Amino acid sequence: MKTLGQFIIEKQADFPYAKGELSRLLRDIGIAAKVVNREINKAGLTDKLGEVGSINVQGEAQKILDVYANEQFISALSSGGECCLVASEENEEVVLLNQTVSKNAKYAVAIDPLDGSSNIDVNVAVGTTFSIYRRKSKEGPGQLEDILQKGTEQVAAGYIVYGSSTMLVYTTGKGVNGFTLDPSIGEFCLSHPEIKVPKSGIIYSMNEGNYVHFPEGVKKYIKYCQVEDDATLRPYTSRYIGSMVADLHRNLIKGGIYIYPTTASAPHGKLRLVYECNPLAFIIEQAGGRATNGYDRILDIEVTEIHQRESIFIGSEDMVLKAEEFMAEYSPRE
Ligand code: P6P
Repeated sequence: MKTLGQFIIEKQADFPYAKGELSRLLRDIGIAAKVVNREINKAGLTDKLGEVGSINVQGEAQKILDVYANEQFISALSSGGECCLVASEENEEVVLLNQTVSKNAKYAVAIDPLDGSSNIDVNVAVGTTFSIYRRKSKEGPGQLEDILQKGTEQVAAGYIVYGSSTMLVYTTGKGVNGFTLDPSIGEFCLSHPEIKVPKSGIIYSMNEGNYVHFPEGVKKYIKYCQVEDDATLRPYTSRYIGSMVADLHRNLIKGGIYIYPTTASAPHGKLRLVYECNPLAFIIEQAGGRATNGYDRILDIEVTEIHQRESIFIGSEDMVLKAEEFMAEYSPRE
């Protein structure tokens, strides 16, 4: 059994110019994930369920575990010294990390510390997403330009899914590997080497409660999924967890498509480009899948704000291409 730490060191040779900083950064994220996992697993017993009573920058009620997870990841990144700044879903502005420790830091990190946290109180899977960029500023405190980079500039990205088991899945641009937390030894161990997403699938994920506000192309795609056609294994199955990381992970393993299009309440889409769409798009592309906003590749989209939102169509290549065909025909861009 190979631990995450052993695997990271082993793969360090993939980066001849790296001197271990990225390896240490990934290790820091793994450590924070284990701490957050421990609290999630006993939240009901430690009075960590429920809301803080404050509203985050997204206008969403902050859960106690949202704040806790944010603190743990920022603390781990700060003490690790390899990261100069963090852009987090939970913080309106970028968080500049401890300058004494990270004055020579080479990387900047974007993170959604606890995605889908509304599921926490009902014991349903939640996740963490992260993106790692090489800083653009030369030295000293991190700058906004360090994190406002296109998804194609990611050095590494991944997620942790706190589900029936806890898994950390990441890529450094050389494939996707999954590690399952073994609580008996407190280590993430390689369990899913070189993950490849099936080219097609029979699962579609979206919140159909928003149907009336969906673009016509999405409505037509949903009807396509529901038509009986043995040759193409339709009707497909609808699965929607309400945690994008969990929906993405299931589709990564089994094949499928996740769509969060524009809706009346989310005219630019709901998901955030920097710390949700981009890391998951990097993962899915590295696994052989596809991620667009219905028209353009997610990783190519210009990044102008930390919390900018984007529509997302992500998963098995053939399913995303089919959904894009309906968008082109019924919801062509003005
Ligand atoms: P809705 C969680 O808040 C999230 O960002 C994703 O993880 C999830 O897929 C989506 O929003 C759920 O949004 O509008 O369907 O409740």
